[in-house]
Amino acid sequence: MADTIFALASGAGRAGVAVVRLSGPHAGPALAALAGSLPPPRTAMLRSIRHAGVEIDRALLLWFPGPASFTGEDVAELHLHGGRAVREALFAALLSLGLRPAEPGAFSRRAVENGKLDLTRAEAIADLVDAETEAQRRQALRQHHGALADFYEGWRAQLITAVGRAEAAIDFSDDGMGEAEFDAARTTAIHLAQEIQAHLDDAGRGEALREGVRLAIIGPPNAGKSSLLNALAQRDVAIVSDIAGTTRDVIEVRLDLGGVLVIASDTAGLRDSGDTIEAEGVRRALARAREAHLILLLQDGNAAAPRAAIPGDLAPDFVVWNKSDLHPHEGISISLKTGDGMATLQDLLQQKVQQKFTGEAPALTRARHRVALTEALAALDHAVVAHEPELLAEDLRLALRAVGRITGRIDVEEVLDFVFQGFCIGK
Ligand SMILES: Nc1nc2c(ncn2[C@@H]2O[C@H](COP(=O)(O)OP(=O)(O)OP(=O)(O)O)[C@@H](O)[C@H]2O)c(=O)[nH]1
Ligand SMILES: [Mg+2]
Repeated sequence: MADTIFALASGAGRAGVAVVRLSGPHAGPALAALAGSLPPPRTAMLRSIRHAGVEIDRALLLWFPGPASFTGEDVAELHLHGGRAVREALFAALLSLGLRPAEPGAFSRRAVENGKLDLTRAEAIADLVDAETEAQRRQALRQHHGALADFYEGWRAQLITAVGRAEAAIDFSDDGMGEAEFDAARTTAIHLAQEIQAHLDDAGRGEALREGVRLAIIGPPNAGKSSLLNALAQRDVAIVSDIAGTTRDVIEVRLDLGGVLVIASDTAGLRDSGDTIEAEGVRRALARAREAHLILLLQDGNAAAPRAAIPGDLAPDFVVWNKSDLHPHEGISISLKTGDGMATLQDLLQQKVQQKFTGEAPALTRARHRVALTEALAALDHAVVAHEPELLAEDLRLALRAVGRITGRIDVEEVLDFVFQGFCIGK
């Protein structure tokens, strides 16, 4: 990597301190030119930063000569006063010294290319920066410590052995000694196919934690769905009225439920409507329920109130009866008017979310990993029915390549662009 890049590593806008990071072969000369000389490695030093005879700022400097640095290259950090003009003056100086602004994810990408991080750890950095809740933070940190990398590398190691055995089976096939090797390779394929299937079936646990657990609130018109959303959000997000059919669009709020990010959606009341707009609202409500992790069906406790017709493929995780101030009901009964029962409902929601989506076991956290594992599984399903060692070896190799793509052990270049385009600049 011949060029040297720079970027603001801290947030944009006014701040007490702004951190600017440089990486590449000219990081050292650039830092020395600005500060007069290089500070000792990994030791903070307060220096005056000057360019073209003008003082830009007094800044704290850190110098990390490669390869013992985040990217593996020579890296420098300048901790400046966090003002716009200070940053602009430094950027102008860096440009005139021949450095160039970094693209999104460039620092992490270089770290992967230089073997400092595998792809799952690099993705965990992005997740840590984006984490809004405790559960997201914990999952991202576990992944950054290598929990996922170790897990997938374990499968990769088994596949490497299995490929070796299948190849041995080919070599020995003429003298009839390959059978044991063939069987061993096939047994690994069967075993791994089961494990990968179970991991894929894991209720989208890791992805749900990372992206938010989707909770759909559905029910007949006027049951109090919008009132419930407002109560959960503790603010007035959705319009509440006694006119049946008030809500038409799906209204979404992000909640922190016991440390888990939950994306709750209020939807149009379910009924047959001749009104085209309301009918579209009902269509959207059902679509939202179908893609939800959890469905809450809210009913009016009044026995005379209409009941929603729920399509057979939708199974509510909770049935909640509202308006207990007027019509108390068996089961989970609440009043959004008085707040009665809401604490219990919140506890139930929280328990369900914890039980279904949190846990220490490694979980699949990204669609990219899912795609690779689905591909690996297809290859393994093929492998287990192979009769020829050549075909078995080929299918195992396909599975190996797919699993390797998750951590970036093979086909690295091909997957790098895809991974790092989602990063922000300076990471
Ligand atoms: N008495 C009583 N009234 C309630 C309660 N919860 C909601 N309401 C009233 O019921 C009416 C409907 O409430 P909404 O929250 O708009 O109901 P919705 O399910 O969103 O209705 P649509 O958007 O039309 O499907 C409003 O007049 C609310 O004030 C409750 O617990 N007790
Ligand atoms: Mg509503």
